[in-house]
Amino acid sequence: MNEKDTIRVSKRLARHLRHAPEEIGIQLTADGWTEVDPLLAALGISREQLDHVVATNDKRRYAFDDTGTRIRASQGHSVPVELNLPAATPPDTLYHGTVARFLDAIMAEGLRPMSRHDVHLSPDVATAIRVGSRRGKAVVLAVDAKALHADGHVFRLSANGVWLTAHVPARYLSST
Ligand code: HQG
Repeated sequence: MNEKDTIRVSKRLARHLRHAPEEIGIQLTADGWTEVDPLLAALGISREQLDHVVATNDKRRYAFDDTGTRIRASQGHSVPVELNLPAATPPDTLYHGTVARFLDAIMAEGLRPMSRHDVHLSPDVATAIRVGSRRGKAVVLAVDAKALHADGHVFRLSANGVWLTAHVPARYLSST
């Protein structure tokens, strides 16, 4: 499969595994898995093509279960799913990449999940810059994850290295 087709299939996976499974007639379990075979039929691709998309994905967005018969998105859902990720202790500092036009709202109400389940935080500045750059010139905020965690906020680490938490009040944020 060429790169263009790979990206096209990856985008369809993101759409249907995170946001709109019903559009292609697939179902997600409560913890976000879907059966591979009906997915292949719905997308009109082969198992080899799906394996290629999953293996080459730049952010490892999709993961198979231990048996290889089910697949899910590792983060980013808007449909209700409970990924059952264990709570984890974050590094002392995490980062959030955004753009200047959101800063007033962020500094007023903190980081909110918006259309996703959780606020997505990056482990390093370079990743946060990439996340913010999707919307314009990136602005990177530092998150005092050590203090948040000490104050009882729950953190989870997705299978692809994204830190997830429900809300980050503004007092834990600083500019970088
Ligand atoms: C902003 C992509 C106003 C927030 C990325 C962000 C990431 C607020 C946008 C992952 C706000 C939400 C997540 C507030 C937050 N007021 N704006 N109170 N709180 N925002 O896409 O973090 O390609 O839902 O700064 O690479 O940008 O999908 O979150 O700009 O890893 O795998 O609201 O999605 O990965 O946008 O990105 P998003 P995000 P994938």
